[in-house]
Amino acid sequence: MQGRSSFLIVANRLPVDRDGHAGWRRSPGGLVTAIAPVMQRRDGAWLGWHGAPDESLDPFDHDGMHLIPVPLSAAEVELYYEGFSNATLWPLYHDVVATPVYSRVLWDAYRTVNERFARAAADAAADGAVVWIQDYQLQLVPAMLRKLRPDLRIGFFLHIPFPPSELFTQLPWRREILEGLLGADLVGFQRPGGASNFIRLCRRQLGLQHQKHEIYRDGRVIRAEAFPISVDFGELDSLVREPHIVARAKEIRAELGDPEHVLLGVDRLDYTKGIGQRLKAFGELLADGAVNAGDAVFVQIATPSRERVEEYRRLRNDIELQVGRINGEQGLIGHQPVQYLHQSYERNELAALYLAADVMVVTPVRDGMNLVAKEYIACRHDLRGALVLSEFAGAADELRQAFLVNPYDVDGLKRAMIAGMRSTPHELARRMRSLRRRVATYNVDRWAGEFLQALETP
Ligand code: GDG
Repeated sequence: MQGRSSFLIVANRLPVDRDGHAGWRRSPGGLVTAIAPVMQRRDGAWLGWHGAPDESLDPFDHDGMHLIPVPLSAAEVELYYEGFSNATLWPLYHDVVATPVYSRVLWDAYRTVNERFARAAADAAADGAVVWIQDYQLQLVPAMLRKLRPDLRIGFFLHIPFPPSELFTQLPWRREILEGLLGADLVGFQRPGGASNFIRLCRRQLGLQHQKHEIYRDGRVIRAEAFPISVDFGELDSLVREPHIVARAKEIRAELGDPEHVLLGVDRLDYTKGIGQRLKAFGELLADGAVNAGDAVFVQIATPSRERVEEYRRLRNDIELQVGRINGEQGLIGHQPVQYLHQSYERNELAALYLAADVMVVTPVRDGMNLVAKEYIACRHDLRGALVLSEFAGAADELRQAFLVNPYDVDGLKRAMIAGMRSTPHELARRMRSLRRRVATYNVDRWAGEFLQALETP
């Protein structure tokens, strides 16, 4: 049908942010980079919220992409997004490291908003179109959409972990979520463990038959498999070779006082990221005298995130108290060992930071994948730099040559940071070469390509 798309991405957010009065700017991130070319090739459209509450906008084009805004009221942002998505599902799916809020009011808003997305997708999709739904905010959309448009080929990808039965079954609406996902033809997860958790739950909760990656229901076959997401390796690899980035990396080290060791953390300020754990370990290294305060700087970029959710406010206070204590107790006049920055940075600045850091410390207590770890690797063509990586990040399945740690084990974390600082250049190069081979091969194009191929091959 005219005006409808044969390829549709459905995500909580459109891939653009408002750019002052001038209009829109493409938001940074691998997902857009990977998907934009596919959309252009296939006359595609992207459907999602545009970021401003209580505002309805007509569809528009930007940067070669056709964008279809879905409106949300301020109350829906609070109940569906901050509430059910980020105060219920997010902690439940991340090992309940914070206590999930179970509230019927939040659930009702989640269902209402999912229904709106499903209707908008049903209106926008051409006959037999391919629709790819993204992430935990929209888990009911696959079944709702299938009911409206059984002719579509529907894929769903979950960017965060899918929890084991012991945790998932806490959710009062567990059946509804499983049924929602089963509306898809293909349900993708970051790790094989997520896919098998889902398959097991379908058997136990819904009594469904399955074989390997296939679940059988009402004469349909639903596939559940892992597709580990990645980064645009080539783009980062060439960016960090540009002279202005190289110069900026040098300048950053100089601004930090040219210390012997620069350690770096880059995260949204989120309780799943293990920021407190890594700071504790670093603080102890200074207190023990294993590392001299004047020799090392830990730069922690903590991008502001979900600031209206109670748990995030508490976390911010805790982290800022901890940073103040370490700097107060271990600092020197004119030198603070922890440089904490609660700010967002331009992509170029991040790339320069990756290039400036000797040890990248990525210690989530649970993480779907963790793109920061892969970005760091993509930036280190010099084969220098050490990656300390939590076993509980999805990335640990692939990045076996990192210094792998259990973030709850403070002594283990300290040992890994020391190993990162003291390994010989030869040893670091050996590890980095192998890490780079992996990320260069399994880049974000491959991720999108493999998912779509699996979706379109029944
Ligand atoms: C979810 C899952 C999964 C961070 N600060 C700035 C900035 N960033 C960029 C990083 C990276 C991205 O944000 C963060 O991605 P992560 O994967 O590390 O974490 P989540 O935001 O939790 O993402 C995660 C991911 O989805 C994809 O499936 O890997 O497990 O939780 O790209 O570079 N970018 C800019 N300025 C900043 O200050 N420009």
